[in-house]
Amino acid sequence: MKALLIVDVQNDFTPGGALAVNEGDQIIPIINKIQGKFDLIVATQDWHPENHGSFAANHTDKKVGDFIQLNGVMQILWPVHCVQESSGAEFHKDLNTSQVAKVFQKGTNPLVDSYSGFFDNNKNGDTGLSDYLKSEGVREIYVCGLAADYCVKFTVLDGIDEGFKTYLIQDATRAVNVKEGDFEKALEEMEDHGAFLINSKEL
Ligand code: VGL
Ligand code: ZN
Repeated sequence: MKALLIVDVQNDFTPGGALAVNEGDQIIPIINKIQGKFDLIVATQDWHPENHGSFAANHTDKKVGDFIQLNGVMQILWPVHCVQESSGAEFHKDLNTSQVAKVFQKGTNPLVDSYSGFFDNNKNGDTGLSDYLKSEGVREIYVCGLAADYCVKFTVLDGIDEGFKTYLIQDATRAVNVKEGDFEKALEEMEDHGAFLINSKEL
């Protein structure tokens, strides 16, 4: 069984959003087109409470891009984004979600960020994604979405650690690129960890 994991294709990560990823909307037609190739489709959704510790606005004298220790874990601070029930947290209107079997929400604990669709950044807080995929008989996961250097990367790394044969669909992701070269660095990290980097044409 092959599953497609669509990571965080939400308004706030696409142009015009609070934490917009450059060209983040350009991957949507590709994701829609490839859905038919998979046995199962799941999506993740960044889903923060307003008081989330990853928001610069929730810390005095801190700005976006600063680093803090959040519950003992190094945390870069973001603009307020993907607040639960807000329009920024909704899936982009052009994304076809009609075939999505289940949505896994993450980042709900204000004390810890959650980039991976599987676990919180401190490796506690399991979203249930791994057990769900295994219960459905999935052995191979294909990851796409936003952002390549954060949520997509950590989902890929955890997917490998969870025992899935894990593919990154390179043309169906884009990076935040806080620093120049972050996209290339993320690709390298994923490949070094055992991910297979492919393009949608190869599917
Ligand atoms: C993400 C930063 C903060 C992502 C989520 O989806 O890549 N990045 N929250
Ligand atoms: Zn977030």
